[in-house]
Amino acid sequence: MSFATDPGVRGRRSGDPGFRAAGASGEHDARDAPLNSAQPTANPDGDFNDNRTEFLVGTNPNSASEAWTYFVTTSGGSVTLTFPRVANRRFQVQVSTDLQTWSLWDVPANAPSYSATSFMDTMMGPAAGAPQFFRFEIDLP
Ligand SMILES: [Ca+2]
Ligand SMILES: [Ca+2]
Repeated sequence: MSFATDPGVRGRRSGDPGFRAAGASGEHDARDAPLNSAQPTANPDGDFNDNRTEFLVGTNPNSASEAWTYFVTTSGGSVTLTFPRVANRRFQVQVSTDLQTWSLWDVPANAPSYSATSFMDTMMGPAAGAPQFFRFEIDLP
């Protein structure tokens, strides 16, 4: 079973408009949550990670201050993605130029692999001349 993150969502940073910090209105206690807030695709804390993503990366699905994200930097024709790799999870990056058609990002570091430990990882590849969108697929072993 696999899950692909929503395009655009994972690239948000805490300073971006729309990012909601812990304690923002709308955050609620799990005891008060309606049943559907426990669904894999639900996002009761509004942090841009749905419940399945929060499960896979070990963050709290009821705390917007705990969310998985990645960062993109470009330099000299290269793109670098920096992300927290979680132990025993497969992270693979998909790339798109139109947010419609996605393919695996064809760089050596994007080969399927699992790590026994969690750490901040990076993947680097060539920057495209056209718009280049990224999303992560996170899998269980
Ligand atoms: Ca969430
Ligand atoms: Ca969360």
